[in-house]
Amino acid sequence: MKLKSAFISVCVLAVLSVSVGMLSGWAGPVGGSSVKGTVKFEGTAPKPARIDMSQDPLCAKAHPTPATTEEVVVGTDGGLANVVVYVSEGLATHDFQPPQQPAVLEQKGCQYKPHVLALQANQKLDVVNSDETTHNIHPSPNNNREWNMTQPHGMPLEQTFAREEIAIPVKCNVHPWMKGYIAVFKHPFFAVTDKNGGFELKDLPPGTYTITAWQEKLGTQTQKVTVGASEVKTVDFSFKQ
Ligand SMILES: [Cu+2]
Repeated sequence: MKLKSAFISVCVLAVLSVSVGMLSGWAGPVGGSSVKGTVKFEGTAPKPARIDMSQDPLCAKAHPTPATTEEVVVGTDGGLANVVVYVSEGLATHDFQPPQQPAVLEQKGCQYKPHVLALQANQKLDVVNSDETTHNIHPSPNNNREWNMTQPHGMPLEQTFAREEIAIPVKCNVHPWMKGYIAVFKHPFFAVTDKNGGFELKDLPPGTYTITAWQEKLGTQTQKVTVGASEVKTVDFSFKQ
């Protein structure tokens, strides 16, 4: 009888502690800290150039208003999009498994969506051609196997990159205006800024890290940050031309 009530107490305690954990947003024993912030463009934003797609009518007709270049994309309030932000130093281990979920690079309206893609080494990459026209996707890596694939509409195409590389230029051999980048990481602590320049590196273990921000035209910046257990730190970057 005593044993039974002791068992019930333990169960009640277990249920209680799990509920409290959920209420306080406890993230589990791994990680729990994060670094977030905004990348800004300082000064007057450059005007994106119009892309002439008349060479391929199937591309041109996908754009009722002309498409524009995406080398420097500045949102409202000066937020800089398409910047790769990542932990470049300070991780105790690099033994990270790639996520099961594939990364997706879409060719749509004869542009790469997203313009800058980040994924983990050996994570599956699904390349999708949503256009009626045929594309030829051709990444030019320095530290990975080069490939060059013709992809008609609807053809499935799956690839991986084995090693870290920031970042691999990607082009289309059919449409010379099509340019993008793929950044490959050996760990999961990376992000690409959204249209407002925002990013978040989640589930970091406590530690002191170098955070690097890379932009295809504006270069690279680094900052040091120390995060404690279950702590959120803010790191902002500012680029100018
Ligand atoms: Cu193309």
